Amino acid sequence: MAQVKVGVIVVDVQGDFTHYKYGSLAVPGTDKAYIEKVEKATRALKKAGFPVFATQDWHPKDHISFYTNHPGKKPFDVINIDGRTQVLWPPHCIQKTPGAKILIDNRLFDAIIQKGIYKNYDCYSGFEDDGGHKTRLNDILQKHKITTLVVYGIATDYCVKATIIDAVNLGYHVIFVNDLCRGVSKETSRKAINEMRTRGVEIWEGLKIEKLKAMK
Ligand code: VGL
Ligand code: ZN
Repeated sequence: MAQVKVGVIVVDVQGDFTHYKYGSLAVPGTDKAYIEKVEKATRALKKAGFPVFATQDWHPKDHISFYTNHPGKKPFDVINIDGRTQVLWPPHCIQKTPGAKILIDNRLFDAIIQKGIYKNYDCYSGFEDDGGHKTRLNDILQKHKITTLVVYGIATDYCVKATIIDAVNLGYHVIFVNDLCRGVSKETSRKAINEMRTRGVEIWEGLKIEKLKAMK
């Protein structure tokens, strides 16, 4: 059997996406208990020897996804940009601001991959943006010889989903851990989970470290 190597991706657990801190685009259910649960799980995975990576939404202040950069538009309006659908968000995760910080102990990460750095393109996926600009993520995973990814974080229906779909397309086996994720809306999160399942993603309600260890 081909060698299995498990890696972990913690998606966008940043202040601006939480009620716990800052929260310019706070996602439901992102309270202190949620952050503590994610940190505890991440610490346990690192301790078990799995490489752990984080993605970090990292936008310039004139980013195209901010409603404030589109006169007359409101938060959550949906517009069309060069044939792409763009949701307009409240300004969030602006480079070097406190709200962009990852709330999990940064020493747990083997690498932090910043995304959404180009003003004209949004980037939900940790792998590449809407303009096709790739991040370092796939190269780093390849360097670590990762075959299987455990993915969780914020938001189920946007960045977690996009990162997972790209990972599947790149040939990784993916495990989604539902109770370590939070979504912008119930309906779109339900749809995202169904789509992931259809694409062959393993949907776990909670983390099972012993099961992952047995895969090594
Ligand atoms: C995200 C909306 C805008 C996410 C990022 O991390 O899911 N959502 N930027
Ligand atoms: Zn963003």
